[in-house]
Amino acid sequence: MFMDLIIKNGTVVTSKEMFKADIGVKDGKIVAIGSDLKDDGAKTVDASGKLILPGAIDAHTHLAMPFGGTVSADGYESGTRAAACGGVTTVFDYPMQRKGHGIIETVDAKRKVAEKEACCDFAFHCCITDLNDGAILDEFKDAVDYGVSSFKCFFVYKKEGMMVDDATFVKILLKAKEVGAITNLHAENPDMIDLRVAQYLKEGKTDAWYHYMSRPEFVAAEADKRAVHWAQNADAPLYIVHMSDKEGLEAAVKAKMEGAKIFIETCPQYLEFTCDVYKRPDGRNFVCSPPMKGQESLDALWQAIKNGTIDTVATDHCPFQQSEKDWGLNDFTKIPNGCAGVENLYPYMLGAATDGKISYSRAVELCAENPAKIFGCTSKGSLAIGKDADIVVYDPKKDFTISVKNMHSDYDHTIWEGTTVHGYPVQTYVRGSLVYDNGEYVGKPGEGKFVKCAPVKF
Ligand code: DUC
Ligand code: ZN
Ligand code: ZN
Repeated sequence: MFMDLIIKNGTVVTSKEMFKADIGVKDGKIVAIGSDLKDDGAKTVDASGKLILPGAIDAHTHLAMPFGGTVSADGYESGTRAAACGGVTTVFDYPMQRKGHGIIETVDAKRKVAEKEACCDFAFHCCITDLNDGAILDEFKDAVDYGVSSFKCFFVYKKEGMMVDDATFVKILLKAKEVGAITNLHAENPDMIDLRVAQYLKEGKTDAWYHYMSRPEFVAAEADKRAVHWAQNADAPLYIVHMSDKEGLEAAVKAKMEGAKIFIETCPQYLEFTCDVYKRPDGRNFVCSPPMKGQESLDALWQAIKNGTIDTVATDHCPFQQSEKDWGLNDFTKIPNGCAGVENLYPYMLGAATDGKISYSRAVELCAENPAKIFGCTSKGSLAIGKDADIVVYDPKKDFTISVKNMHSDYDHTIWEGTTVHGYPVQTYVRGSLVYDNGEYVGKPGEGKFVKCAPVKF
């Protein structure tokens, strides 16, 4: 068989096993996995001593998102360039449907920009903020046919016009289930947050610590539990994004064990940092919602990473520039919410495997295979014949200290500054095309393609 590319002598990692094999690629697809593959016409890469992994899918990024009085610092080009340089070959972004506007119109606008700029493949969850008197629900089926089989709701951001109430949420859950889609949720309790924020401001408590104090564990847990309750009653699939608290996690896991179709995502920042970061002089840089929680939650999240009850790890990538974070120096409510992460996801989780905390197979399951399965990315997420050749060559012996200087985004600081990970990607291929090579982005913006997600049924 004629092949374009053969990656030789590496150790292939799947969610089930690791084995020595060569991988053959033709026309952007994996066409052969075996020993001693030969093709005189193919470009050959020697991956001796390296791991060969499926490209990661970051199921949670906010690119060029208008938020907090500005726009998130990474647009499609820089966000997906950073993704590719961290071994992420598909990102999910969140077009924001607004009152009076439709789903496909909203998604199309983002897709047009992405098609010009994206350095890796991209897919969409559409945020639903208003049902337009029911017309939006009628559009769900068209959205699924279009390739968007995932919708997102916020229980927060009332003032920003993004919040849905419980009845709207249940309508979305039921309709999504009917048309083969899944509902995502950002779970925190908005009224409690408003109450606590007002109290702290009145008391003159304005530093970043009070961002955490205004939305601590129990404020997220109430919303997690409420969402789980409605999803269980509707018997509908629910994906809880950025789980950060032990109490909510336990409620979601319990429902899962009872047979509910609940999927749980967490993010590296909740696995690495506790709320103590908000006491640092640069605490405002860590302000994201939900905030990092206490050690007990961090430990519970790690336990669920290890025991299989968390389904995915994604980033909530939503960086803002230092000057924008500084708006909140004297008032935590003025800090745009969000942090960088897309380039750090895979190195962080694979580094945890290098350190022996989890297996490489589990890292692959959390960052590639499970997001592909949950969101209907049928050609993505694993190394198997017929799948897209989204491939990462990873050197488990290469230590890497993260700094804004060696990232590939447009932001000017990172919460990961100074963190060392053990092991690092050395090459990333998107559909067989080399986009990252030993520290450098080597692809072409615009080569990323829209991923049409299949309908999902659980
Ligand atoms: N939280 C953030 O921190 N940023 C973007 C949106 C969100 O929910
Ligand atoms: Zn969120
Ligand atoms: Zn988010």
